Amino acid sequence: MLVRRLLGLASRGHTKYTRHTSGHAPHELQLTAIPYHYHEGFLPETREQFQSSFLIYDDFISVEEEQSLFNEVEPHLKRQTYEKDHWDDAISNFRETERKHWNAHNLPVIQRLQKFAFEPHLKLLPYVHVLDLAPQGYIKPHIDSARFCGDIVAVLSLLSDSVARFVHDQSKDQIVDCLVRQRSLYVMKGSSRYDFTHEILRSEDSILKDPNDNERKIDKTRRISIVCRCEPDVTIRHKT
Ligand SMILES: O=C(O)CCC(=O)C(=O)O
Repeated sequence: MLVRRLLGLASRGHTKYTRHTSGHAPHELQLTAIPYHYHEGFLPETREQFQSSFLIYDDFISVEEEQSLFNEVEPHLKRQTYEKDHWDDAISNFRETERKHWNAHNLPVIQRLQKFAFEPHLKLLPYVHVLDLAPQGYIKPHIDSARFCGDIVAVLSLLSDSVARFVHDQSKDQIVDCLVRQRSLYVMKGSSRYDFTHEILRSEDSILKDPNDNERKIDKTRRISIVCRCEPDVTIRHKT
């Protein structure tokens, strides 16, 4: 139900790729390797647009912060069994919950994330969405509905690395795969948010190519994502 409401599930280089190591607010951002693989067919002129709209910050949280977030959400998640196939076929093998209030350890982390990722004029949705993918779980391609979710989606990844795939909605041969590391934060806005579908690949498909075409297998295990969203802009006409 949550997934349906929050995602809406309507549809069927160089950017600021940064790394910071402290697990604290990334005031000092360092550039690191860009874990993107652009498939053949991705137009060079679209790259800049994509990369400035999809930002990943490795080690946004520390190991201790990850553990503490896990400890808070796990009791709520483990009461449920994994749903194999969602009725609208958006996600496979998942369970979910949402949180409005966080404990005293985790609240500063969530607030740090929100302050970092969202411009001050945006109104945050009060509930943070917590999505738990089983080891064999994956998220199918979709664009979050503009009816239920505003311009920015910010996602913390716990427990596992994964590969996010983006496919241009109007030009399906424009595909880019991105490594989403455990404890990273990604911020999706602008073109990556509206022009591309996004998905989290199943473990067996999680293969990233480097610029020399060497393949690297990413073992996606159980993964929990903590997804913060802002309110939709009611003044725009919705496609989804
Ligand atoms: O867990 C993720 O990284 C993605 C979640 C998602 O697809 C979404 O919030 O629209």
